[in-house]
Amino acid sequence: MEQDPARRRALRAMGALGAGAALMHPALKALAATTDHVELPFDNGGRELIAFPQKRPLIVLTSRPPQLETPFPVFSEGPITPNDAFFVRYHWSAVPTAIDPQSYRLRVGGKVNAPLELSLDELKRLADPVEIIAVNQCSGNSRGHFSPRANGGQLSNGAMGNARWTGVPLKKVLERAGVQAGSVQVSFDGLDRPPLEGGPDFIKALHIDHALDGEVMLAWAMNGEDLPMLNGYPVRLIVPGHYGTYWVKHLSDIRVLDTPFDGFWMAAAYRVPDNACACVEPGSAPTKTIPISRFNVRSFITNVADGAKLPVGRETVVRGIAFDGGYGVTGVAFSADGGQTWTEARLGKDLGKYSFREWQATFKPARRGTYELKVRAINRIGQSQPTDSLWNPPGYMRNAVETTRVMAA
Ligand SMILES: Nc1nc2c(c(=O)[nH]1)N[C@H]1C(S)=C(S)[C@@H](COP(=O)(O)O)O[C@H]1N2
Ligand SMILES: [Mo]
Repeated sequence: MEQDPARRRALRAMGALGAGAALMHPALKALAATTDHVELPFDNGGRELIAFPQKRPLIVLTSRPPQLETPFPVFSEGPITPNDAFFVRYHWSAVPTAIDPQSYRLRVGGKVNAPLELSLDELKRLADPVEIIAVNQCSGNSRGHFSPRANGGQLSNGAMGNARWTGVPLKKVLERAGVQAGSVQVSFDGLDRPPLEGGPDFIKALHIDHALDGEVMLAWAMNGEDLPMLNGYPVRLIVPGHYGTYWVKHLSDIRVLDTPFDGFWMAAAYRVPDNACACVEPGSAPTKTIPISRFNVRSFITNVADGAKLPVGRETVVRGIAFDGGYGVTGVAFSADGGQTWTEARLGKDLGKYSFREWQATFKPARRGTYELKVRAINRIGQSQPTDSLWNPPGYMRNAVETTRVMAA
């Protein structure tokens, strides 16, 4: 693996810059494009950055299947994650690379009165389009920061993104087909397939009430453009406030079911301990598990990187993002002394309860030396973030208060 300290420093420096405007400087843009290696802050954290189709260089976890992380400095550019920087996650290598929008069909079947086979144009005309700004986050986002190590792809904090999605409510589509009495779940399958040697097709399911809540959506556009191929072109499921595993891409088959779906990706994978913290004693196994569901509360500093140098005696504006599972972030607290004292950060514009919420706080180091910056969000129903990470075997749902160490000089 390439070890280039200068490039590594360059990427760090980008994260350490104070002002968003500075990040847009053309020279820095060029620098980002040529930076092809990053060192994530945990064991075996060396990663290449590679530009996949329709994407800028992203941090590669695996290339077959594509599993790409957003470089963290992107989150300081604004509350919306650009399409070409949005993370990518697949389970099987056989991912679609070209889909003909003319011959594409979405089938709706199972326990419905009138099965549908919709073209893309028919889907777009089925109801008035709706828009929602919502975070998509992988269950395993930040997994690499767990100690002891959790099983699975060692991701840093870039397996999340916030976008404006355009589509039609799933409810309208299901109403058109006519859901039969006694239905309990709806399953969702996409065009990617398991390997020929065998393996469970990636299929997910939602409770019927959830599927009909009017918020779950079939989206064809992301930030005003067609979905990038790697993010689910031509249509994907949007499940606001819920982990990315439910956001099925290249959606091809929707089935209404009168018995709970028991496929691998619901019955065996993406499950968390069945208790309030979704956690167990580190290193132990849970006795009972349930399917993962809503995001817990998280917050991040985005414009100051770990190891950054800040001017002593001068004010630095510290900025970041916060989000939760859809109750809405109501407060963000900032600490510059390792969590001993906290001040209330100023919240940015409210883009909706499922969106990243920007915040900012000021930090004026009075003396030279190191400081531990921390940030902690709280939501409308009083949920917040734990000081120490809550552990589970697959390393899901990490939301501990993170620490950014800086040097004032
Ligand atoms: N068809 C299909 N959809 C899928 C997946 C997949 O493997 N195949 N992975 C899911 C998981 S686990 C996540 S986290 C999100 C990631 O969405 P993104 O790749 O658009 O960022 O897609 C979900 N939808
Ligand atoms: Mo995921």
